[in-house]
Amino acid sequence: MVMEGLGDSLRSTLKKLANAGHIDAALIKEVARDIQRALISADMNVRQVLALSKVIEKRALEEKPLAGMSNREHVIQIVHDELVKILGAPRQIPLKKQTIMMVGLYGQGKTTTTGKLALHFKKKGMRVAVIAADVHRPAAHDQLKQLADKVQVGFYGEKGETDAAGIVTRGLAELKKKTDIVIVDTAGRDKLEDSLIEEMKQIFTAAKPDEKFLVMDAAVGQQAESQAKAFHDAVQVTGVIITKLDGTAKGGGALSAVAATQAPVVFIGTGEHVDELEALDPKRFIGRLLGMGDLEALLEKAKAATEGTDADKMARKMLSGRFTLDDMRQQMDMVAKMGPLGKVASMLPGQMGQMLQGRDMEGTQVKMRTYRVILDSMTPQEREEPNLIKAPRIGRIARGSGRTTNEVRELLKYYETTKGMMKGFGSNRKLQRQMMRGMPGQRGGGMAGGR
Ligand SMILES: Nc1nc2c(ncn2[C@@H]2O[C@H](COP(=O)(O)OP(=O)(O)O)[C@@H](O)[C@H]2O)c(=O)[nH]1
Ligand SMILES: [Mg+2]
Repeated sequence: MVMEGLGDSLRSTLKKLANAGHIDAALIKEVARDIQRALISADMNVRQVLALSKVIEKRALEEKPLAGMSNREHVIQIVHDELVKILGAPRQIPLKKQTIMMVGLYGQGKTTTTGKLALHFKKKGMRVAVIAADVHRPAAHDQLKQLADKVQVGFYGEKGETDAAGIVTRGLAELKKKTDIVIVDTAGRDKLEDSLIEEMKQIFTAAKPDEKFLVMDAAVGQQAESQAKAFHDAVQVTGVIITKLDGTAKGGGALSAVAATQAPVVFIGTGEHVDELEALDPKRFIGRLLGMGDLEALLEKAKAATEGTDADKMARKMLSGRFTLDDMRQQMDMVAKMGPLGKVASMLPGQMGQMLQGRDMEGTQVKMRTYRVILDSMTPQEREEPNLIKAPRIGRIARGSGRTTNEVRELLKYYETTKGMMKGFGSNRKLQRQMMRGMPGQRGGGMAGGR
């Protein structure tokens, strides 16, 4: 698992959230603080962490959950969203004729990743070649040559030459005609030095690269941000590649680098072998980190609440004009499953939605709970045949449910109104069709039997 430490602490924070009885401002603050701690101890830049946790806290406190989502799911989703944002909008590197320049400090994985990228593009059917423009380490030329041979792509290098930009110019001239993608591997330094930045600028001018990839070891610490900025100023980084995510690295520094360049993470390296490179899908990556591979499923919940046999049966009932108190109870359960009523109303099509919108939804929700209790105090027969319910029974039901007789009468009145509405609905084909289309998660043809 990549970024194990960070993942562990983020997951335990989310677990705390998931197990909490009640989500309130204090808990949200605590969660935001936990996330701060997790990211800072993973070496993410402190200023960035503070900004991030502030956004998470603000959104969690101010935004209302979407339909079908509980408060806790909503907060988890916000944490997920904001972390995904750091990784940048997903970006696929186009399969076109282009030059790619690799930059980064010594030992970050530039040369290895150059080989991996070459293989990646070759597998996609591109003609690929690499240029060895690291003139600082004697072995660099041979290292890249071996990699190129291994993955069987073109290679250009001039062993012993010390002018990197010259190599690039001549290499491109030779390779351009017979190659789609040329990847230029460059030298690093132990640390950020003026001579390195100068050399990058020269290579940049010679190569006129389309893509400039900053290669960063996941283990890079707090200095990641300044490094990333320096490279970004020199060559305008278009993508970040985080390597060695298979190790025990904390990874936060790499996240800082990404935030600093505003360039998305495009690939991650997950091992020493040439095929251990993954195109990065920020959502999936963060989902994995937070241990919620099924987040997507969570988000589908609103839809699912209306799907399946219950909704089908209900729809058919509604259209047949037969509508009992049991049906009403079921309907109320269904709506309750979908979440806050205001949102549900806004999802309903046409007249149905308009009718509900603008009403006092909080009040309605409270009412619904009261009705539920009253309905539970009725006998099954009463719910099946509501016209049985006259004065003596009303008294009994009220006592049984701990509500007043007025409330029981109110429920019966509500039932009659709803029934009337359902009947009207049943004879209105246009509304029916509208409803079928608009019902969230309603499968096409699910109501065919009602016609
Ligand atoms: N485990 C692991 N090792 C990697 C990865 N990428 C590179 N390395 C190793 O990191 C070391 C330095 O890589 P190299 O490509 O020479 O770095 P450069 O100096 O930036 O060109 C080598 O031993 C590589 O095998 C990776 O994704 N995972
Ligand atoms: Mg190298």
